[in-house]
Amino acid sequence: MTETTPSIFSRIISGEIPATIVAENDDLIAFEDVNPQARVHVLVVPKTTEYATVAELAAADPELLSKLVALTQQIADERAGGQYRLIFNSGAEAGQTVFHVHAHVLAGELGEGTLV
Ligand code: DGP
Repeated sequence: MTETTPSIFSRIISGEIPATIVAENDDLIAFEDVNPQARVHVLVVPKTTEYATVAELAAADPELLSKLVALTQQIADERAGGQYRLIFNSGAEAGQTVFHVHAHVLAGELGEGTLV
């Protein structure tokens, strides 16, 4: 399920579309979700367009997935005392709308973000 056309996230990574970026390095970018479901709702996105789902990423590049989790923890440490929910929607029927693998980092009040 490799991404076939440039996704909205590719256009954010290239700078074509603005986003509120909270962290960035050579491999990953993290920015605020345009439609937040919790006080903290950040998307952590690998810059590569090769993978649509977390399972594809895990199979092909577990080191990059590990880096993604580490960046998630860093963002949660900075914004939410290190406590958070990490969600990967995989497949349209599971609510995935952007087929460029991304993690939803949700944090804030108890129970927030349960419907992402
Ligand atoms: P998912 O449903 O798991 O594929 O999540 C896609 C998320 O992407 C959704 O929560 C809304 C967010 N999103 C879509 N378009 C944009 C955009 O242009 N900018 C930002 N910041 N977020 C977007």
